[in-house]
Amino acid sequence: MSKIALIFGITGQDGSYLSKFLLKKNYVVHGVKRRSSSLNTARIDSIYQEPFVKKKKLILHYGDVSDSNSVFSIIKNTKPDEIYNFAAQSHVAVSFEIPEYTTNTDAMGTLRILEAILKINKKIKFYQAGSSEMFGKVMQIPQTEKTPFYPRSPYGVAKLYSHWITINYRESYNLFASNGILFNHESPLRGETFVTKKIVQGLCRIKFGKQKKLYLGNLYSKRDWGHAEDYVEAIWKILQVRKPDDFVICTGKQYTIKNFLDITAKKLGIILKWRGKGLNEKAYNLDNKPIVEIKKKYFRPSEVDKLVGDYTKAKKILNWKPKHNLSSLIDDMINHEINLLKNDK
Ligand code: NAP
Ligand code: G4F
Repeated sequence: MSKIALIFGITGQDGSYLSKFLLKKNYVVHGVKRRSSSLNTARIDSIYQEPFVKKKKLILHYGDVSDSNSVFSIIKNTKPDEIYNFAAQSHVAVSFEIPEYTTNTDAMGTLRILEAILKINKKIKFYQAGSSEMFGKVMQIPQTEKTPFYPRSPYGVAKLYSHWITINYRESYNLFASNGILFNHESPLRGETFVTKKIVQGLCRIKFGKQKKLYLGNLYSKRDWGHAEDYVEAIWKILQVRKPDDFVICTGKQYTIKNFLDITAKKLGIILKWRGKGLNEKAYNLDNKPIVEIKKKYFRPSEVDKLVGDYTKAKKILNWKPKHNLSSLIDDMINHEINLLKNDK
């Protein structure tokens, strides 16, 4: 018999990669999508099945983690073996602008799902999408499952609530509830306002003459970037082991935003010369035209300066390690953008 998975946040980057992964493993996948005035299902178009298809393997439901009723009735009706909670206002900078909404979704949303599991069926396994953003102002390098947390944004604080409430329900009610502590992971399907996608898309468009400049914020924060395709495999494995537990998922390699930009430019054959400092720092092309500029609006009220993880525990218990490195991640993202530009989409 096929296992049944329910994904909150199926329309996002990770939701779409995990759905494809689970369908290949013969799961029946139920996904929760929000009602929006324009279509928000582009990332799962390739696996969408029409309503009239018999024995559908991918079934979508309208719902929202800010709405307990929809959370409860979707879990009751779909009878999942596994629930993956990706639903979140996932943009750190935006969380400073809408902290209350971010908390309602990213913290309380998790509580609503856990409460529903408790009332409906305690055997349902639960995955919570935790974040390296919870380490914030890092207390230890590299960060492991034992590193103390110090979140630096409303997003990080909300995710930390979800982390602890997941542990609390595991310990109090014996639920199979596990946290992933995932470091930044990217892909061709990454949202367009995250820095990697913004850089790859911007430089590809500049290369094709479709854009003149790219505006960024802090070039000197450091991130540990992996590929979403690798990370959804780890997420699935977290729910397949004997005991519920918490795992850091990362690559163990760290780069600045500027490193990422320089590598991407080099791969595209764009020669850059950096000049100036702070808000006046600019990257010039061979014609001495500035194509990258810094804008204050993209800086955050408080920054996470450096993140780099240690995936030893995941390697030992999940038998997981990343397949992609930064170079192959950027290649994948560039190829996707260039295909779109060539087809003029
Ligand atoms: P994403 O692309 O922003 O996707 C977020 C998903 O949540 C989307 O499907 C979104 O729906 C949905 N959503 C937002 N608010 C919701 C609500 N109130 N009710 C129901 N659904 C809601 O994020 P991602 O990159 O796939 O990340 C997946 C999860 O992992 C998120 O929780 C994120 O915070 C966490 N995480 C991500 C990373 C990373 O580097 N990508 C690292 C650590 C943790 P719409 O499509 O309608 O907006
Ligand atoms: O790409 P970012 O917006 O990702 P951030 O803030 O690290 O958060 C992502 O990873 C977390 C895991 O650690 C997830 F939990 C979270 O949901 C999200 O997926 O920014 C990365 C860095 C930051 O230091 C930011 O200040 O890039 C810097 N940056 C510089 N210029 C910029 C820009 N970030 C964005 N989004 N846009 C810029 O123009």
